[in-house]
Amino acid sequence: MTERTLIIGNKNYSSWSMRPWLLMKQANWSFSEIRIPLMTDEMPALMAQHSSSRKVPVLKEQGDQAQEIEIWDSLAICEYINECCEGQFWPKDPTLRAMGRSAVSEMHSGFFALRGELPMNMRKTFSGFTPSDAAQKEIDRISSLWQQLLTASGGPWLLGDFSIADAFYAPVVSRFITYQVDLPEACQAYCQQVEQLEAYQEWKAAACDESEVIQVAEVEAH
Ligand SMILES: N[C@@H](CCC(=O)N[C@@H](CS)C(=O)NCC(=O)O)C(=O)O
Repeated sequence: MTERTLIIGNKNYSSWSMRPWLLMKQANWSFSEIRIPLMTDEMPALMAQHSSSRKVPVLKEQGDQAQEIEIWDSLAICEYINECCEGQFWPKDPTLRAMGRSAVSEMHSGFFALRGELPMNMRKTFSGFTPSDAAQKEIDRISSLWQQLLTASGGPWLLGDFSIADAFYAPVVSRFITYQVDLPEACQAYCQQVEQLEAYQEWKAAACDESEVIQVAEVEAH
């Protein structure tokens, strides 16, 4: 029997941690969690204890015989989950799969204005938040990308069935809800669908129970 532990940050703020956590729930895996509160005095020692890269998320697996393995980086963990699930979390169609991988890579390596200005903060909602031009351009890009994927796949998830792409964009959905971002109808419907996902609700409920406050992530409406 494989024992799995996912090392994560605060559920309210850690968008990178949310991605593999959601996918593991969608895969129906049972796993334990170790939560490292980010930007606290205890963080460095806990990172040293649990994460070779000193970042979260990290997945640790211990089989019956095998040595413990450590997989770090949200994308590498999601790819590993997909491989363990016989490719369930990428579409079979190579063109759609390539589009999905492009969308996930774009999220993994970009959207810096969105990340900086609209940090994930699941406990809050703001009305009257105005994104900068740079953040608005990224919001527009994400809207058109989601619509392109939903049209190409036929939905209801970005690539048809729930995939790594949905796990990667779920924290963006959370940001759009927190900062009440104006979106086209198809994107609003997609956000609602993600919000209703049982695993998303479970993560959010735990985020709302957390008490730590990371001041730099507490953006006020402007
Ligand atoms: N590319 C990495 C980024 C991981 C990352 O930056 N994690 C943040 C938390 S959301 C972290 O561990 N920060 C702690 C630090 O940098 O000291 C991934 O996708 O897993």
